[in-house]
Amino acid sequence: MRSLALAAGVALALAACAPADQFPSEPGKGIDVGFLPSDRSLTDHTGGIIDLWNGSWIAALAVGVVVWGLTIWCIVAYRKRKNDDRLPVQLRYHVPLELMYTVIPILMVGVLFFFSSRVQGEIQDTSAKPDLQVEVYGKQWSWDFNYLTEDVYYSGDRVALTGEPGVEETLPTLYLPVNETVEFTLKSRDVAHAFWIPAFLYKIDLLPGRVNHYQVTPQREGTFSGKCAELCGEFHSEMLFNVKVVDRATFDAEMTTLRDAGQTGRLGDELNRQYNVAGGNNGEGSQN
Ligand SMILES: [Cu+2]
Repeated sequence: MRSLALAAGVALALAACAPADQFPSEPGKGIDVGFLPSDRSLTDHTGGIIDLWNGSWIAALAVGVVVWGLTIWCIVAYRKRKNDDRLPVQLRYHVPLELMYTVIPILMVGVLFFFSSRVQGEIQDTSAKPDLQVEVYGKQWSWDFNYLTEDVYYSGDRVALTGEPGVEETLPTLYLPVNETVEFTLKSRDVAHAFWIPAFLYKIDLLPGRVNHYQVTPQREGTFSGKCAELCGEFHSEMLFNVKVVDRATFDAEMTTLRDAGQTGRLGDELNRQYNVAGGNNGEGSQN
């Protein structure tokens, strides 16, 4: 009873970790979407990711049932009986058996790999022309957003999480127009970070010396949480941002605000940490 009460308490406490707007879900659709904290149509990719998730756990459960069944069957059928002190038959170098438990796991990994790589390929397919190009720089411990198509930029500062109410509204904010395809170009100014909007069900690394891309079309307005998902130093836990998916007019107004503040152009590689070392490049590889 005590451990049950403890488990219930932990579940309750963890449930409080996810504010409703961070993990939006369609009311009453929790089971339909496979317990994932999002809905199928939040972006053009969430449906495919939810299907991959559902397929994976159903397959894992099926494998689990077979393995548990065989385990229990062995325990029961080959248990030690009274007055029987003989050793059981000792089996080794049973080639068909060894082949079976080599080939079947390889097949299972192959199937998981096939479906994962198909979904990932769709997400990282950047062959379509995006409506908006946003270049994202991760930096210890905040974010720069260059709205390339709009020729304006936003530069974030780390926000200390003091626990005071309202502090999350002062986080760096990325604006995206609803129903328009955005292509993210993802870079790092210093160490490895990862760009993660949990509600979009996808994260991707920002690595020094490498450029990553991905396209997504947000299909519902709202405010979502974003965070760095790669331990990147002392204040990694405060490397947060907000994502506001808004209508075109609100987006344009926000771009005008940035433009009026003089934030035109982009903040490029010249702000990367290596360029601040005397002589420019410190010889540990180029970030271009
Ligand atoms: Cu980071």
